[in-house]
This record gives sequence, structure tokens and C-alpha cells, in this order.
Amino acid sequence: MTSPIRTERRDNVLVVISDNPPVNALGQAVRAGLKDAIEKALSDEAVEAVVIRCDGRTFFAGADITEFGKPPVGPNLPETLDAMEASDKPVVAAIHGTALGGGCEVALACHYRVAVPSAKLGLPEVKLGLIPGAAGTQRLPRLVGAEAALPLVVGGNPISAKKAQGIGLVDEIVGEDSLEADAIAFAKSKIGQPVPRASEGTANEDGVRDPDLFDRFRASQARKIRGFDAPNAAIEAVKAAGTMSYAEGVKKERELFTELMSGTQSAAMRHYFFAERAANKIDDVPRDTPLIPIRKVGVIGAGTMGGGISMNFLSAGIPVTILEMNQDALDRGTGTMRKNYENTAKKGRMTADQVEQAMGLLTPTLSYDELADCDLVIEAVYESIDVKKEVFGKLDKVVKQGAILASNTSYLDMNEIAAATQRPGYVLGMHFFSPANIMKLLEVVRGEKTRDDVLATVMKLSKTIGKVAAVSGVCPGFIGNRMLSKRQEQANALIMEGANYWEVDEVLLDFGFPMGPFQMGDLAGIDIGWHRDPSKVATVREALCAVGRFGQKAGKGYYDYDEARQRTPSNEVKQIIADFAAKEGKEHREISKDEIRERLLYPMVNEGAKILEEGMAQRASDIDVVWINGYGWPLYTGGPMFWAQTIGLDTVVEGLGKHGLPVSNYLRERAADSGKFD
Ligand code: 3H9
Repeated sequence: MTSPIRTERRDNVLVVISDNPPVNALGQAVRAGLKDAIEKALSDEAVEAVVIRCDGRTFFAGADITEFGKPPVGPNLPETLDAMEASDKPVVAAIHGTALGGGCEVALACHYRVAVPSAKLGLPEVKLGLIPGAAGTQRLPRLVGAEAALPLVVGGNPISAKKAQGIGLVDEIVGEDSLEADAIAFAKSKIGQPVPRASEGTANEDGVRDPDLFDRFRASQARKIRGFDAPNAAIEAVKAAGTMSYAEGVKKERELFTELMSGTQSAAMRHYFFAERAANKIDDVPRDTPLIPIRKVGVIGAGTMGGGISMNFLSAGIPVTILEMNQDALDRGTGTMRKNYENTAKKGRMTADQVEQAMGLLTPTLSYDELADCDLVIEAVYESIDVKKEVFGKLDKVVKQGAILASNTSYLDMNEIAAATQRPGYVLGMHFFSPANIMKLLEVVRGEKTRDDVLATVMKLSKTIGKVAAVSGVCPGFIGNRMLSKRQEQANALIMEGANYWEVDEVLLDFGFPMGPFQMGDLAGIDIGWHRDPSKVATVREALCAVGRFGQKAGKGYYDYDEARQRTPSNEVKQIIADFAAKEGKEHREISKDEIRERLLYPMVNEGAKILEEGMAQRASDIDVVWINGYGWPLYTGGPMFWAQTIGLDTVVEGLGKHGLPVSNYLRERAADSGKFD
């Protein structure tokens, strides 16, 4: 087998080149090749400096994640990097694309780093439930200081080459198209000088001078890192770089890394990494399916949903024509979009120019005719099958042939909507989640007649607009809301049987959700879909609406809210629930947290199993992707289906039986068989 590493001599500089598509992951062959190349450079007197660079789209994007969990084959990354750093001849990393994780650690072990302006550097290991394991947590703080290292190691987000230069991680920004030549020139300029080694740096002393730095940082990140093991380990590792010798610090890093690697959180987060990428692939649609160019998008409805949907395309540089029924609604909608952009700019995440650029791509209109030349039109109107069918009938007549017509329905029958047109093959669901400009998930609903090229185009488009897409078949509520309804059913039943509604919420908060079902009701508005007749009260929700408890916006819903939106349980609501339970003859009893958790979550797994059995999801991991990105299911458990496998499918079957809840045949079979869904 040929090595992915080759070397080329340029005068007295040895250029070491990796060619390991797609992302130059540091698999065994790459590590072995790198180590050999360094040995070759050290033993060859004619070589006075080394440049390391990569072919293809990126510098090393990290360790090869597919090797994790398998028996290690040497050389390992730390020893390869130590050999590199030990060289007395200058070694220069020439960076393009993304130097991530182990790739960033390669760069740190080099004596110098040069990068093209578009390059990014980062340590995203926390996103896989890990910390850097090849001395990244020890070399980085010694090079750039603990204060600059903490957000990189703990947050995991990459930074631009320019920012990296600002903190001392990159020595020089070089020409976008002359990386190798510039890196060679840089390397030559360092020949004969003593080499700087990151492991010998002293910038970490900022953490020694100010040991409170770590506690302050932890407190500032508390909300973001709640429940995750890796960020705390990352803080500990960076702290070790300030309090221990390099050798001891590396040992500490290794201990923390090994512990995380063998834990369930990292297994779950690695599962998610591959799940997200798998979800974008459709098994029966060939990868080379020709795509329909999407140059202009139409959106019907300028309400919260339509506005949010439009912003995704505007931000990606795709012009949008937005349609409303009357001028007031149109002005209100576009005004809100502008305000949202301006707020983003105020937070420094956008420039004023970018706001104008995005808004400049928007054409507001009151006329369907203006949608004629759109390549894709997304409808985001009132959730009623009759209204949607009427809209699609109209669109079909106006919009050019070959254009895609999509509905943002969260529940309705896409096949019926498609049948209202003469082009059902070009119709599908694009279910965005609110706020649509922020939430990552896009549930793509594949109708019976949806064409392959239409589906493939929308999957590709989802990436362009920064969404994570998963495909669902046509069934009520699709994947996400179909499972949510099972959870809500149990939440409602539990409060009738005696569980306090805040306890139900707390159980889900403890599990790792950002909010529970009743908090979610308050946030969304309890009056959504309410008939507006206070004298007609058939449910707890209707009873709350009848007394003006519409949710957060009214200052009271299930909870009472103060000015800072802090919630406290309400005695009035408790009484309303107790009255309802009494009316229905439900006796209240003590309900344990375990019972609450099992009754909320196991029926979701069961519904997920039914979704798989009916072929409404391609794979169990797609369901995980939906729940993690659309509903705040905690990432560190891997999503409902992966989580069910970790606790044991037989445990779920048993639990459902214990609580008198239905168990699908498919779940029962999988539990009895492999204990796995896929
Ligand atoms: C680490 O480094 C630990 C060390 O500290 C310690 C060691 C001791 N390995 O995302 P894409 C595959 S942990 C294996 O669609 P993009 C990916 O699955 C690692 N495979 O492309 C996909 O395969 P397929 C730290 C990998 O352009 C294909 O490459 N590093 C790896 O949208 C294309 O990927 C990270 O966490 C990998 N490391 O984005 C970086 N990376 O085509 C992880 C990718 O079969 N990677 N693949 O579906 C990324 O963030 C993105 O892939 C990247 C490119 C930004 C690089």
C-alpha cells in the first residue's frame, strides 16, 4: 500500500505532504508516514528545514475518528508529534482549510505555523465528548496563554487565521495561492536560529498569576456546558498546564482523555458526528443525481415562520421574494427581519454592511405573479389542509415548470398537498423549526411522488443554508412531532394522576433538555389553536386560556413569571389541575421521578421504533438527529434511539410494560434480537 505521505526536496527544505482524502485525517498510515519523514529529514544533512503541508481541501482535520474504540496501532500521535518538536531543524506547518483537533496539535508541535487567510484552526474535541489527546491542552496554553487557550479548548469552535495570529498561534499569514512557496521562504529564514518549542513556552503563566481565571471561565460557560463532562475536563487540563511541569501536564491530559474516551458521553457524541453526516444521504437516491439550480427562492407568509425561513436564504446570499396578503403584514414581517439582523449586528456577529447586503436581496410583494421565476417556493401559511391546498393550486399555475414547491407544514399530509398540483414530483415538505433562522433542524418530508432530483437538491440546499437535514416519510407529525405527541400525552396524564407539572419539567431538565413540556407550552403560547371562547372549557389548556394564562407573553401560563422571566409554580394552576382531575375521577398519588422519566421518554422510543418499522425514517440515527437539533434532546446521550440502546432496549420494553403502555412489535423484536435498531 502506498503511503499517504510523500516528501519533496526544494533546495535545503524538505516538504512533507499528506494526501489522505477527504480531510487528511491522521490515521495510522499518516502518522507512520509523518514519523518516517521527520526521521528522514533529521538524518539527511542536506536538509536544513522542514515544511509540512497537505494536498486536497484541508490541512489535517484531526485524528481519524473511525479508529476510536479500536485496538491502537502505532505510532501514536503524541510520539509522532514529540519526534517532530524535538527536531533542531525548523519545522513549519503550512496551513490551509481547517487545522482541527489532532491537526491543530500537529501545528502546535511544529516550531512555526504559517497559514493562508481563509484557514481556520481549532480544537473541536469537546464536540466529540473528548479533550485534545496529543498534548494540545499543554502546548497551546504555553504558546498563547491560558486565557486565550480556554475558549479554544473548552468551546471547541475554530478561529480564523487572523485571530490565530492575534493570539500568537499563527506566526505569519501567507498568500492564499502561494502557501508552499511562502512557507518554504519562511522556513529558510529560520535556518540557523534556535527553534522555539511550544512545550517550552511560558505564556501559560498568566494562569499562574491569576488562578481565579479558571473558575471565572467555568462560571461564564455554566449554561452552555451544563451536563457535559468534556468541557470541565478541558478546563482542568488547561489549568494543569499552569500548575504542573510539561511532562506531568501531558500525563494529566492523557488520564482525562482516556477516561472520556471510555465513557458513554463520548460514544454518544461520536455516534452523533456520523449520524449527522449519514442523515444527509438518501439510500435510494444516487449520489450523482443532477441537482436543480436554486438561484431565487419565494416564501409565502411573512409571519414569524416565513420571515425566519427567508433569513436563512438571504444570509446565504440567495435572493428571496416574500409574499403576504396585505401591505401591513408585509411591512411588519420585513421590519421584524431587519430588526433581527440589526440585533445580530449589535452583538457583533454581523457587520452593518452585511445587514444591508442581506436585506438588499429581499423583494417584498403582494402578488403571486412575482413568484413566477423562483426556483423554489416555500409556503409558510396557516396550518390548515384546505388553505395549503388552495395555495399550492395557485402556485402551480403561476410558478415556472421545473421549480420546486415546498410546504413548511409540521403535521399535514404532504401527499394530499402535492395532489393539489399538476407537478406532485416537484412537491415536498421543508419543515423548519422556530425560530427558523436559528434552529438547526430541517425535516425534509418526502412525498410518495417526490422526484429524486428534487429531494437531492433540497438536501444539498440545507447544507448551503447551514441546516442539518433529515428525511421523513409522510405520516402525521412526521418524525419529530409524531414522537413529541407521545411525550405530551404522558405529561398530561401524569399531572392528572398527581405529579406536579413543575416536577415533570424538572425531570426533563435533569435529563438534559433545555426545558420541559409545560415550560415549552408557556414559551410557545398556550393559546395557540385556542377557540377563544372562555365559556367552553374541556381541557386544562382551555381552562388556563379562559383565565388569561396564555403563557410567558401574558406574564402567566402554567407558571407565574416576574419581570426577569423567572418562573414560579402557580397555586391557581395547581388548583385548576386538581379540579380537573377530580372531575374526571382521577385519584392523585405520589409519582416518583423515575416513573415520570420512563413514562415521558420510553413511549417516544416506542414511537421511534414504529417510525422505523413503517420506513418513515431511513435509519434510527436520523431520528436522533431530528431530536437533538429540533427539540433539545441532550447531545451527550446521543438522541432517543441511541440512548435507548445504551440503557438497553429490553429495559425500555420492560418499563413500558410496567406502566401499562403499548410496546410495538418492532421494538420487542429488536430488544430480543440484537438490542440495536440499525
Ligand atoms: C482528535 O483529533 C483527537 C486528538 O486530539 C487526539 C488523538 C490522540 N475522522 O464533515 P464532512 C469524514 S478528534 C474520520 O461532510 P465538510 C466525514 O465523516 C478529531 N473521518 O465535510 C465525511 O465522511 P463521509 C478532531 C472524518 O467539508 C467526510 O470526512 N477533529 C473526520 O462539511 C467529509 O466530512 C474533528 O472533530 C475525522 N476526523 O467539513 C473534525 N472528519 O463523506 C471533524 C471528517 O463518508 N471534522 N471525516 O460522510 C469536521 O469538522 C469536518 O469534517 C470538516 C470538513 C470541517 C473537517
